[in-house]
Parts: sequence; structure tokens; C-alpha cells
Amino acid sequence: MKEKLEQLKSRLSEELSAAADPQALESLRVRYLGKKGSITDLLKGMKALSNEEKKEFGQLVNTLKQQAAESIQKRAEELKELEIKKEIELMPEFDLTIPTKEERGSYHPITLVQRECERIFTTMGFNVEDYPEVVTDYECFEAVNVPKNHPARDMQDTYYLTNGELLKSQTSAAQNAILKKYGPALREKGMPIRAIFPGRCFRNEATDATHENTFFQMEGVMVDKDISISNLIYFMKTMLSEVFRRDIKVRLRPGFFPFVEPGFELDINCLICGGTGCPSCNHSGWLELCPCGMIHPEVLKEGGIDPEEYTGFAFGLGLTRLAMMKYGVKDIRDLNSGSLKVMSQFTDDK
Ligand code: FA5
Repeated sequence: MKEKLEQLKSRLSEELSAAADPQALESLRVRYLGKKGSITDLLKGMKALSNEEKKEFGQLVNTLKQQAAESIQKRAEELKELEIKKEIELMPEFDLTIPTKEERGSYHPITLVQRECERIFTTMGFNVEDYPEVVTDYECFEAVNVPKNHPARDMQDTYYLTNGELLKSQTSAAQNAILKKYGPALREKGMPIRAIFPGRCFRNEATDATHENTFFQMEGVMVDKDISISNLIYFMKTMLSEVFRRDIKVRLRPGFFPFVEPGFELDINCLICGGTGCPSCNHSGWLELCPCGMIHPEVLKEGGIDPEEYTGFAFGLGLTRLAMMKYGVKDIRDLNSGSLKVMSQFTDDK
């Protein structure tokens, strides 16, 4: 019987290597380990043996049974790997360098305008900051002097998460964090705070040619000793003349925002109609572009800056509207259309 066992062992090993697919392996398993399989037969044939022989032979057969099960499992894994390799070999090869006949994408006009503004402000010593889109009520409103139930909140209804956080309705939501981040360098080393923070904003409002529910703003702040409105006007003028590279008419009028005092609205003469009035400027000839003002003492205090010692300005540039004016996009909604055809006509910069 021992001889039979050895023969079975070597036959199993040969058949295992010959089993070329999962079906062949399964039929091999049934032939050896199934109810009527050869190894099971060996166990059945032990009836005729003496007790001593049964003990010795039983152990040998059980070891063989275990080894057979392990070898079959190992072969199954090998076959699976071979199958994956074959599938990979059959996959078509991609050559990413072959020129495509499809239309190529381009940078989005808002990205181009944002980069241009970042370049201009960094040359003037401003840091560019990134800030999350999901913020707390404190960051978006309370820290910038808009307490709960303040009427100014009506202008900025936004989207709330179930945990009470919200999608930021204005980039001013980052002001407090920026003041806290750069405050120590201002106090200890006399380094002015100069930062811009572009970002996506969200508002729950009806859309039209100049209003979207998702749009971009770029906030800017500067805080130091003796900062005045003249500094604010200088930076605004420099930025606009660099972005447009030509003379454009702007007007400054009083504006109310709880986080600045005094506050202004900086409007740009509509570049779509030249100021005669069209749907892109709500038929007024002017487009609200960049509200701004001197940072309210309460906002400075909340950011850890002493308003008796320091002053600063802040602005909230409408980046999406700036892109509209720069690239002559008549309807703001086109900028969110996601259409390559629409986007690529505004710029050929890649
Ligand atoms: C604000 O959001 C203030 N946080 C701006 C500010 C910052 C004032 C710092 C003073 C100091 P306002 O809601 O007006 O203000 O929005 C600012 C600019 O964002 C607008 O002038 C406009 O250009 C743009 N904007 C506002 N709402 C929309 C909208 N729905 N779609 C497109 N652009 C918008």
C-alpha cells in the first residue's frame, strides 16, 4: 500500500504541473480529494490492515491529503497570476506622445486671471494663501463683525452642512486666520501683513448674466502702522492697470460692509458695452467688481491686532467678474459651462 501511496504522490505532482486552467485544476481536485477520489480510496482500503498498520498508514495518508490540498491551492494562485499576466499582455498599448486629433483643452479664463493677479501681488510683496471651502459660522461671519441675526447675512445666504459648517460665501472668511497667522511677525519684527487669498465662494441666489451660485473672489489684506485709503487706492489701480494693460474707467462710491469702516464699492466701466448699458452690467454701464475699505477695529481686535497701533485695508475682488471683463464673456454662466469649445475661444494660452 505504501507503494501505491508513493505512486499517487508522484502522479499528483505531474498532473498538478500539467493543469493549465482553473477547470482542469478543479477536476484534478475532485479526482484526488473528492468523495470517490484516489486519496479517499486509500483511506477506505485501510479496513484490511492491522491496527498497528492502520495507525502508521493512516498518518501517511492524512499527510498526503493535507499536502495535496495545499499544492492544489498553490497551483490555483499560480494560475490566477498567469491569467492576470495574460490579460495585461492582451491590453492595447497606449502611446501618450502620439498627437491627438481631438480638441485640446486650455486653462480656464478664471485660472488665467487668478494667476495674473497672484503674479502682480507677489511682486508687491504679498503672500498667496489657500483657504478651505468649508468653514465655520465664526470664520465666515462672526470673526468679521457679522454676529448672528445681523441683516448683512441676508445678502449672503449659502449652503449649510448638517454639522453646522457652511460653504464659504466670501473669501473674507479667511481674514481672521490670516491676521492671527501673520500678527506675531507684525508685532515682533515690524513686518507688515500683506496677503491675498483667492478662493471659490458659494451663494444660494438666483443666477443671471452677472450672478452665479458658485464664483471666485480674491481677498487681499494689508496691515501696518499708518496704512490709509491712499494705499488701498494705489494697490487697486496698479492691479487693474496690469491686468487690463490699458486705461479703464473705475469709480469708487461708499459701500457698507460690517467688516470695514469706511467701506467702498469699486466699480469698473462695463467693457462689454463700453458703458452704454447691456445685460452684462444690468444696463447700468458699471459692474461691481471690488468692494473694499479700511479694516474695522473690531475685526483687527478679533484677529489679535491692536487697532490703536495698527490700521489696514481689505478688498474682495470678484475674480469671476474680472475674467468676464478681461475676456469679454457676456454671461457669467458660460464660465461654469464646462464646455471646451466655449472656454477655448477666450484664450489660446495653453
Ligand atoms: C463681499 O463678498 C465682501 N466680502 C467683499 C469685501 C472684502 C468688502 C473685504 C470689503 C472688504 P460682495 O458680496 O459685494 O462683498 O462680493 C464681492 C464681489 O464678489 C462682488 O463685487 C462681485 O464682483 C463678486 N460677486 C458677489 N456675488 C457674486 C455672484 N453671485 N456671482 C459672481 N460674482 C459675485
